[in-house]
Amino acid sequence: MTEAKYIPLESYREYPPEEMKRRAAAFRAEMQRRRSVRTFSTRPIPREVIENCLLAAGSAPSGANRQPWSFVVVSDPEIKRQIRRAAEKEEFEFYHGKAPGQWLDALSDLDTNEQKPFLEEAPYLIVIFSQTYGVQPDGEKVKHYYVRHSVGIAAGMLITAIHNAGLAALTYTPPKMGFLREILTRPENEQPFLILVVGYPAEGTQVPDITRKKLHEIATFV
Ligand code: IYR
Repeated sequence: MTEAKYIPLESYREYPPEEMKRRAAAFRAEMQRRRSVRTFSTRPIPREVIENCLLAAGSAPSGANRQPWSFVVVSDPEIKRQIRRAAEKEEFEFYHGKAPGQWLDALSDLDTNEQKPFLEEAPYLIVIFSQTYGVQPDGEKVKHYYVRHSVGIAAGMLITAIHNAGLAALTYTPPKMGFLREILTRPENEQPFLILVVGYPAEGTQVPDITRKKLHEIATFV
């Protein structure tokens, strides 16, 4: 192991308490505006925006700083078509037999079905893969730690970055995701984690009338 090297923390910024309160409240309000959408416009998005959002996500903390994630950004219409076709096949099985009734009941307010047109309509699909282990340039395997935690945190930061940029996203997980590795020809150490569908909401987009839990329902101060 190499010797740990420390450098001064120069990037940290402290705010006076009043400013801290204002910033925390403003960010809360900003985040509470975020909604998942299922209908997207085909309007293009500058690639640079996606690149910056990915770099924001890539700044996430991770086990032993192994950064065990890969983001595959799909804009090619033919690849999007293949992903849609494979996803709809899995979804058909889910909605027509595989899904337990209790699960379908839980989804009833969302009005979802096996049709996933957004997989072709949105300008970008960001397919997030988790790396169960790493591979060095010389081919040697490297252990990864807390992979699901790390990739989950990076995904959350990506969703936040996309919202901050003024775009909409949908966290989409097909019932089985193995086809993503094949279509995108990913290596053996990568497992599909999530598809993030990114774009502008389609005109007239509607969202389910749902509420978020109150603070006392999600947090306990002891
Ligand atoms: N993957 C299916 C079903 C689905 C599951 C959950 I959990 C949701 O929050 C929403 C949908 C679909 O996308 O239709």
